[in-house]
Amino acid sequence: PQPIYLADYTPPAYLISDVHLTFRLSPSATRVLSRISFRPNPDAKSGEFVLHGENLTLISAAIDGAPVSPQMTDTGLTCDVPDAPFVWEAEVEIDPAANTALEGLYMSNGMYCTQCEAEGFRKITYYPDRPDVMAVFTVRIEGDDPVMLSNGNLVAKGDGFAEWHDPWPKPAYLFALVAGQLVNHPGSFTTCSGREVELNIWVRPGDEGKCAFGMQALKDSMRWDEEVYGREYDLDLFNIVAVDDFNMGAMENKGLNIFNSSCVLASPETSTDANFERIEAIIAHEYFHNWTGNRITCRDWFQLCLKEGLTVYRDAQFTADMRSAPVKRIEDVIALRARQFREDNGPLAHAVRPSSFVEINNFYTATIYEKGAEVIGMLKTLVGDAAYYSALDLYFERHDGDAATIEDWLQVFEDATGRDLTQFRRWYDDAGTPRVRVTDDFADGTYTLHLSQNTPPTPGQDNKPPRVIPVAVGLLGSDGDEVRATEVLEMTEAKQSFRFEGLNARPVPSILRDFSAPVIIQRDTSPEERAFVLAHDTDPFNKWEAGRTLAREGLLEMICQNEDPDERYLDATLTMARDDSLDPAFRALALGLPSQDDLAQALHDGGTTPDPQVIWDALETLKQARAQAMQDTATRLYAQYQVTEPYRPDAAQSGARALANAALGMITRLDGGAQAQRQYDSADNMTQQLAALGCLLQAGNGDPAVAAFYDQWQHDRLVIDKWFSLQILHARPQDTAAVAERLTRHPDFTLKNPNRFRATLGALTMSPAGFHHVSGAGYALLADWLIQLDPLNPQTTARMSTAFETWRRYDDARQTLISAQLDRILAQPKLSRDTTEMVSRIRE
Ligand code: B3K
Ligand code: ZN
Repeated sequence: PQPIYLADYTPPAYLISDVHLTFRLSPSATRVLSRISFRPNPDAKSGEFVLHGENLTLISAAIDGAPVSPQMTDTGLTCDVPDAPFVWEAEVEIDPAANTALEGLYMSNGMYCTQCEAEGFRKITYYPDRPDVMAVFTVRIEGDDPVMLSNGNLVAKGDGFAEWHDPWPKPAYLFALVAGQLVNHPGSFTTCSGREVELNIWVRPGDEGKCAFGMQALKDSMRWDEEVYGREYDLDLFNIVAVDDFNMGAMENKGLNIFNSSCVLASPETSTDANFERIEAIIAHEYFHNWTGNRITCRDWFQLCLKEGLTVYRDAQFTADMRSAPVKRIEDVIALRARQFREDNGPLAHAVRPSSFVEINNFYTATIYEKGAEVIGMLKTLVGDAAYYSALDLYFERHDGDAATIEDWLQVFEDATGRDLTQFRRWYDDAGTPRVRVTDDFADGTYTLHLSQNTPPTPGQDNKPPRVIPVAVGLLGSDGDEVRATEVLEMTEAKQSFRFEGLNARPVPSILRDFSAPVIIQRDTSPEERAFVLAHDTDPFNKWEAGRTLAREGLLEMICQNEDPDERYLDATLTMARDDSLDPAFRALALGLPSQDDLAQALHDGGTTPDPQVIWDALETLKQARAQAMQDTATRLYAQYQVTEPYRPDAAQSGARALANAALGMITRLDGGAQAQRQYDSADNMTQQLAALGCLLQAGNGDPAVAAFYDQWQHDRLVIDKWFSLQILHARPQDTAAVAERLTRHPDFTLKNPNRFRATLGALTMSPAGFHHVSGAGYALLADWLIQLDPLNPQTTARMSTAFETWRRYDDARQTLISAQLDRILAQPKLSRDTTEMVSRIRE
């Protein structure tokens, strides 16, 4: 397969004014009739008429009413057309029931649904399937399903048909259709200008009771976007549909968002606090796309971060406002390091705006989404809040209705602020995570920070010129007081020094407050200073970071020098955990430890080959030592933070539960699971039940609870996904692959449902010591299943193959085992384009 280059972009040859589609639904033989009004694009470079099409049977085609015989190509068709506006009509047949790739029109549990982003519309009908071709859609659906939905407003409905009209021009990737036996949870919203909007969450009968939280999240999102960004909703109707079989989280189709049921359905009995928080964030994310994505879309898929980075940034702001800003920031940085730093340090590293790709579905990555959001956060830090919002106002005003580019976006900021963003652009064009090395000195009342930046090479990009890095710094005095409030240092050179004058004594620096840039800070300092910052920093992120760094450095010494757990870590953590003036949610996060993968990367960066088993052992030893050191405190916290009020998934209650459950984890290490069993037996919500089950599995006493859990929840697919995952995540490393393998033979395991596949094989890959066990059983099991899934669902297969992306870090024996599996995958006849691209990039 040939790569596509950003540099080769050319405008579309024909533009569309309007599209009429008629669907005659039938599970294995749906007919799609299209009537599209084309006109030559005055800005085009060629007049060739090309339509994309995939897996379509062409029944008939006509231009201005006269039958034509188009020439079929590998990617669709071409046809001779008049040199003037004309009407294209076609009828095609498609087979939704056979569509296991879950892209285009497919069936999920007897219900019709679509997924068109990025290039799925071409599996529905012949069309210029590119985001810079926007059109007004009218859709007629004929079938016998009681509910038949599409984008926009319902204009007619009768026996066996429904007609929809979406007045807002949109690219085909935002088209959606849903039909089936669905029931709705209704709601309504009055916009800031007083318009009534009808809201619905559509679900399978039986799931009606799990919609209230999502509905509230939708209303909160609609209000928030009005208040913070001045963005009002623009249709009379907003529909959300829950679908069980879905490749990702959700999709922002205009007026008809389609959600993976795991990202919308929620109830206290079946969803954890973390599920509630995630559902709220995803509902907000998809809703916010209505302006950042739909009203202003992307010119081409290289500009994907234009909508995704911005929308992730907006949904993070929303969550910070709804819940706790520091907790959200810490959670996001943990995720960024786990997924984006990992990607940036491996063979799949790519720029926030890539310059080439083979399969666009492979670029819905942590770099485009999460680093894309970090880049916007930096821009806001550099220009300031007021300038940020005036730039955004200008963006909406200037580009409403456009298919825009990153150049357009940066131009808006330049025009609104007068700032030159030439150097800032490197954040979009250059891959890799900058390392910022920090040293300092103090003389005559002047404290100086010396910063130097360096970004390691990434595939295809050897030289990385210096970037603009906003480094937020505060200074603490020896008594812990803040002697200098946060100031943003603007680093633009490879090496740069920053002076702070008029100090009485040498301060302790708090560097990169609130994680002001997605970089790795390298600074040698003492454990005592880390503990001091943990105790005194006023910046919650850096307070947390100090504890995390202290833990990491202690663990690295345990791993490399066989040291005992660091007493200074244990003391500092105990003091922090006991401090009831701190938010329980913050304390729960600060009791977390660096992940196995973080430690492996840190070892690798320091020139040591990581041994996953040794990492796992060190973490276990530290957790055991900490449980002992904190015994009394854990018992006290567990009792003190029990929630007695009725369950609410809000920040306060979930913080209390998180801290109590962290304490339960420590208690379990000492009582073998007695307390966890009591919690399991009395739990009335999934957060408590699942935490207790995890502890019991961890203690090796999980069997009865595992059986009871299955009996209780076997009717609920989403809960059973948790049951699959948890058993694998809590297995001993030597058993992980065997437990996963046994679960793939369970009657409830299926390749057809991506959630179940991820719950099982994904959990295997999220247990590094188990996945990387020297036997190689984990590698072989994953490869076996990727090979089986690829012909059915290339997108999910390619996505999951990234489990192998870190393979070059490991020893020769493991590298040999992994490369053999990668080669075995690549040798499959008819391997999909998606998986071929990913696995070959990883293998290189
Ligand atoms: N825009 C979609 C993702 C589409 C993924 C296509 N493979 C969801 C989102 O980011 O909101
Ligand atoms: Zn998105």
